[in-house]
Amino acid sequence: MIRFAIQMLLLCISSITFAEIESPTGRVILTTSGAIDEFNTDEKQAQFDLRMLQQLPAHEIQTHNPWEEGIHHYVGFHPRDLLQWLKADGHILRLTASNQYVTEIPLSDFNDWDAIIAYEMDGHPISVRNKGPLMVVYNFDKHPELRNEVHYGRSIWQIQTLRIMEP
Ligand SMILES: Nc1nc2c(c(=O)[nH]1)N[C@H]1C(S)=C(S)[C@@H](COP(=O)(O)O)O[C@H]1N2
Ligand SMILES: [Mo]
Repeated sequence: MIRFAIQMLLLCISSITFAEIESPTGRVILTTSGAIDEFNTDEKQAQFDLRMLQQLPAHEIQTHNPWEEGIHHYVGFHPRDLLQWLKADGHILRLTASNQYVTEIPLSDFNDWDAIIAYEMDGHPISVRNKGPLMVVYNFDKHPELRNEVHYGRSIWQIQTLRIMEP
């Protein structure tokens, strides 16, 4: 009974946090598609500007990574929150970058390692020149076991599209 009450409470909180998906007013930086129930544009796509993505709960990571010097501070969102917002269900994300690089990441990676899709580095939005505006960031310092080709390869930058594969 108490468990049920807590679940209902969490449900209420999450439906307050995740307002209706509006339409982007700024530059579109992410287009999502796939197993989505709720759309703000054509049948199979939802588009986001930075301000919309910043409405998702923010998560941060401080880490080194193989392609930057020194330690950096990243802020971004967790895909699980984006999927909840979209009322989408899936286990694998297919991310595509502006250079046509494609990678598939199991959602379990984000849950197990607290990885994020970052939109901010060292207190600023990430410019395209700095591999932005969106990049997958793993905490390589906290979880040294992630320092392998699989997770380097999943560390996609300049992300443009996110496809939620069918569950
Ligand atoms: N957008 C984009 N992200 C990418 C890649 C890429 O080509 N484009 N290469 C991936 C691979 S295979 C690795 S190992 C790491 C590091 O790539 P680098 O060795 O070219 O710096 O970035 C990953 N993210
Ligand atoms: Mo790689």
